[in-house]
Amino acid sequence: MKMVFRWFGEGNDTVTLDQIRQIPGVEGIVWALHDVPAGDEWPMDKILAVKAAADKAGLHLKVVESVNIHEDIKLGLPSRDVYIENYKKTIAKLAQVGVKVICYNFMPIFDWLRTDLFKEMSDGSTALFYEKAKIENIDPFDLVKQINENSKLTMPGWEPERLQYLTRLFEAYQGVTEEHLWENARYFLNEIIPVAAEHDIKMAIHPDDPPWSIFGLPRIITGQANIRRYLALHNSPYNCITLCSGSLGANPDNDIVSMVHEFIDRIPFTHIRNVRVYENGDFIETSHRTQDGTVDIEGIIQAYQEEGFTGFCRPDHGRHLWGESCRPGYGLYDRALGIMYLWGLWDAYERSSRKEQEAVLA
Ligand code: DNO
Ligand code: MN
Repeated sequence: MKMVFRWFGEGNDTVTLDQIRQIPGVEGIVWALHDVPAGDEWPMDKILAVKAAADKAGLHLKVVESVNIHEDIKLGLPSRDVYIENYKKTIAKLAQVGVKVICYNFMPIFDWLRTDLFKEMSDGSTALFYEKAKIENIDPFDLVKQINENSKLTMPGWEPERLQYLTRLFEAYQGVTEEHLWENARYFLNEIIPVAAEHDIKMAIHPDDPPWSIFGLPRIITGQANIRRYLALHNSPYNCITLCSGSLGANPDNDIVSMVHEFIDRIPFTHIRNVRVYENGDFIETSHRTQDGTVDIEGIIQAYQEEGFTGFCRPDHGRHLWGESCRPGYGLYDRALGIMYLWGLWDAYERSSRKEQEAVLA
């Protein structure tokens, strides 16, 4: 397992590369050009600027998250071909700086969705929270406005300029069903995967977060059967998944340990974090520790260890601790603590399996 850490770029993140390099076992950053609109080709000079900064800190940039997909691709509009061509050019450029994995998602209009970015916890920390009843009753416009007012930095997927397009986007998705989304994903994969293979870059889709339909919009990357279907849409070792335990774990029916075992050959990148799901369907993002939430983080690490996982791993969101003022979910402290928990489990499982092997040989 190779540990990496998400970094939003110079001037766009409260965490610095000098801090990241001091977290034990972190070898690279998970990055993107967050100021390039979805659908545009990424400019080489900006890519090289990130490379220079990462090189200086001794961190690699093999994992990109995300090269976002233009809505016209998800909608299957004729204009998609222009954006797909741009995507291919971006893949070729990223290969030049050593990128090996591109994470992306196929969620209509919204990326991850929460109702509170700084929900107060009993210990004084704050965390990302999803209140089911609120989502079911709120106007999406009001939610986007609230999110932007509460967030200190603009978050990917929630850019204020998107607000003006929201009405048009909702209209465009009228009548777009899950089956349309599957068809449009297949078209995208058939175009992109051969190019990714040529450049030895794995395309790793991120699950939908939360893994169910919101505001009547279709969502398809929601559980084990659907991931199986997605990987079979274009059957190639380059058509992969970013297995995110927190996103999938918001639905307690999802058995993530079983997914690790089934999809291991198609998981070049994993996000590991915990959530606590309540009986009414609300969920809160907790510390990474198994006992603090409802996701079996111990079992997940054990499964990766048993499978000899050699891909990239990052802690996902964290709580906001010790008065840290940061991008929601992306502070330094809780993610660094999360990494040490993941390493602790990994090292312990590895040691015990080594001892078992030695005992067999003795
Ligand atoms: C949620 C996060 C997401 C993710 C994007 C990937 O679990 O990891 O924000 O970064 O959806 O495209
Ligand atoms: Mn994730």
